[in-house]
Amino acid sequence: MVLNIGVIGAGLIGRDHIRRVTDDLPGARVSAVADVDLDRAKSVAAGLPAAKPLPTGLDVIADDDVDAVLVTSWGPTHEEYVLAAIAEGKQVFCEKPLATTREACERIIDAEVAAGKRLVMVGYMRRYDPAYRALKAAVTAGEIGAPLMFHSVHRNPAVPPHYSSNMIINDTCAHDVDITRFLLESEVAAVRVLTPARRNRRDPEHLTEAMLVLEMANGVLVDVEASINIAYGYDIRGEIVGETGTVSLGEATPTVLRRDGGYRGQVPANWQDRFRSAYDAEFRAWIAAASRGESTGPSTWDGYATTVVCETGLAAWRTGDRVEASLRDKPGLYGDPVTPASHE
Ligand code: NAD
Ligand code: ISE
Repeated sequence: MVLNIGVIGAGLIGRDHIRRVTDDLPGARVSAVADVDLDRAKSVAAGLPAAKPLPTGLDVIADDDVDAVLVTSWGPTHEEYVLAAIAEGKQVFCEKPLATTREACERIIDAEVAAGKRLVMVGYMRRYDPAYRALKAAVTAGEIGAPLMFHSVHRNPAVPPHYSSNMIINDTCAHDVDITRFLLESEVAAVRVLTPARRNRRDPEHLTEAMLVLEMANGVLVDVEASINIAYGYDIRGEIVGETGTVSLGEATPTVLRRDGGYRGQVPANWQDRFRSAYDAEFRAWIAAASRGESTGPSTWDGYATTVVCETGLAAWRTGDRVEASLRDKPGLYGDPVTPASHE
C-alpha cells in the first residue's frame, strides 16, 4: 500500500518533508498540497508526480485522495487543521508546536480522547536522532548512575525576520523541553528564565540569548542555553551529569582534519543538516504507523506538555519569577499517568 499524504503549508520544512517523502523514503507519496499562498501550492504540486494543489488546508483534509495529513503551516494555524483531521478520522503528522496555547492543545486532547484512538504525531524529531538515542541508552543502561543534571545547548546561526522575542522560548527551546522530558522520563515542574543584561549588538531589539532553568518533577535540574543569532553554525549540545559519570552528545562533524599543529571539524549549517537522519527516521515511523491506521512517537500529550512549559517559561521571563508548570490529568490514551512515554 502507498500512503497518500496531503500537505498543508509548503514553506521551508513543508518542502523538505515533501522531498523526503517523494525522493528518499518508500511507502508514501504526496497527493495534495495547500498553502495560503496558492501559487506556491501550485508550483510545488506541479513538481511532484501525483499531487494536486487545493485551495485550503480543509480541502486537503476532506479530499478522498488523501489518506493522511501533514501539517507544516505556521504554529497558530495548527489547531484548526489537527482538529479537522481528527474529525475526519485521518492520521495527522503536525510539525511542532502542536498548538500555540494550552487551551488549544487541550481542545485537541479532548477531540482525540473522544475519537478513542491516537491520530496525532507531533514533529519533535530529536527523539529519533541517533545521538540523543545513544545518550538515553547510556543512562538507561546505568552507565552514569542516576541522572542529576542536564545541560542542553541550542544555537542557531540566525532565524527568519518574523522571529519575535517570545519565539526563542516557544519555538526554539520547545525542542529542548521535549527532549528533556524524553531523556529524563519526567515532566517539568517549574521554570525560571535568565537573560543576559548585555544585548547582542547584532540584533539589540530582540531577545536572542536566554537561559532556562527547568526543575523536573523527579528532582533533576536542567539548564537550557539558547542562542538564535550565533552566526558560526547550528550547534546542538547536551550533557547529562549522573551520580558516577557524565554522558554527552558527540560532535556532529563528519570529519576532523589535523594539520599544521592543529585540528578542524565542521559545525552543521542548519537544522536540516544536523537532524536529517532524525527527520527521516520520524517519517519512516509515521508512514509505517499511519499505513496501519495507527499513530506513534510524540503524542498530543507530549505536544501539550511542551506548549504548557513554554507558556510557563514566557510567564517566568516576563515576571522574573520561578513559575510552576501545571498539567491537567493525563488521559489513559497517552499511557502512564505520571511518566512521559520513553520509547519514542
Ligand atoms: P515557513 O514560513 O517557511 O512555511 C510555512 C508555510 O505555511 C508558508 O508557505 C505559509 O504560506 C504556509 N501557511 C501559513 N498559514 C497557512 C494556512 N493557514 N494554511 C495553509 N498554509 C499556510 O515556516 P517553516 O519554517 O516551514 O515552519 C513551519 C512549521 O514547522 C512551524 O510550526 C515551525 O515551528 C515548524 N518547524 C519545525 C522544525 C523542526 O525542526 N521540527 C523546523 C522548522 C520549522
Ligand atoms: C525551528 O522552527 C526549529 O524547529 C529548529 O529545529 C530550531 O532549531 C529553530 O530554533 C526553530 O526556529
